[in-house]
Amino acid sequence: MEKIKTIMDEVKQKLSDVTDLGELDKVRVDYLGKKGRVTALLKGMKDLSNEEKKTFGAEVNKLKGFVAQKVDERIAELKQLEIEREIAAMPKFDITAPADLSRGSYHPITLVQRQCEAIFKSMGFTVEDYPEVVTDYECFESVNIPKHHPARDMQDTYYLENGQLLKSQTSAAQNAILRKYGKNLKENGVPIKAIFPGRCFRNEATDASHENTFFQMEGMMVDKDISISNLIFFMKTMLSEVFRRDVKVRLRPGFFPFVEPGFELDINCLICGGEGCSSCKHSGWLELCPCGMIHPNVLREGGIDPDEYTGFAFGLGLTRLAMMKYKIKDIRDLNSGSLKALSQFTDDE
Ligand code: FA5
Repeated sequence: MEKIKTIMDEVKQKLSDVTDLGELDKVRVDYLGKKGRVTALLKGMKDLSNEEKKTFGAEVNKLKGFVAQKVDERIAELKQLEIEREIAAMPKFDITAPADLSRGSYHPITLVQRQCEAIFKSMGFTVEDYPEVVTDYECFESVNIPKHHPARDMQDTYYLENGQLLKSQTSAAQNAILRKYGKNLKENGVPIKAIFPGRCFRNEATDASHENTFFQMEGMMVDKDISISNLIFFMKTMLSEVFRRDVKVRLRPGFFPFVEPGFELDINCLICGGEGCSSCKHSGWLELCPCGMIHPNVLREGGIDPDEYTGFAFGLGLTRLAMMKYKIKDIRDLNSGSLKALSQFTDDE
């Protein structure tokens, strides 16, 4: 019984002394492993009388539970500390900081784009590249926006003299991707899982949150029985990884001709934690990503039978995501080419 008491005290002390998960695992093995000290106590019981076994056994089992619980608690604490350390080390955007022009740096959008790509790749998505000059069919008609459809008014598009256009949305790649991977889906049952980041252009009157040139990152998943739950899962996982914390999301109805039903996905405001502040217009929520279940017409146009397959699509505003992550208040700083502003983003990777 004395040994039990000593082990409890020792474990408490050792766990509070460890500072990383590797050391902590050593402590766990020292006590709970096959040759660990708690396991040894259990093995030593064979020499006791039946009566002693009963009382002592119960105490050792309590000890085992105690050590396991303390180890789990410390793991959670150390993980939290690690996240806090990473957050503290993240670059903070300061337009007034003196520029360090001695070294190059990645653009904040590149950093966020790469991070999103890595997260989706780890979940089995391919990353696709697509041209910036596309046809009317790619950008609109193939995604259920026929000529003269009023939905075209939502995107003031730059048309070229040869009839092509600067893509106004990454959805312009949807049809090509359905066609590229559709054969493998139908013949081998391999789901289509792709993301396609890209630069988009719209004839916008610019302000703090609108640019005429900005980035979106589109994603699509098509298979049998894909539902809105799959969409929510992937979006929530991606956003929680990007922001390094559990992000709450909600869906509101939204209209886009290429999805049915269509949604606007909002995230819980990270500035105020959902209490309401000026950044979220006191609602506690920020609009981040339109999405929905791919419209049957879009699947059919891509050569996929909508009676057999379903899918989701989303069109994340990558530029807005970068602004939120780095707390950049004015979108125009991102395209300004100002090295003073941009050279601060060097340490994220
Ligand atoms: C679209 O472009 C749809 N193609 C998105 C989509 C894809 C919906 C798949 C459903 C399924 P929207 O016009 O809302 O939707 O743009 C998507 C995101 O791009 C916006 O939420 C915003 O974050 C970003 N965005 C749009 N216009 C601008 C702009 N002028 N400046 C910066 N970001 C913009």
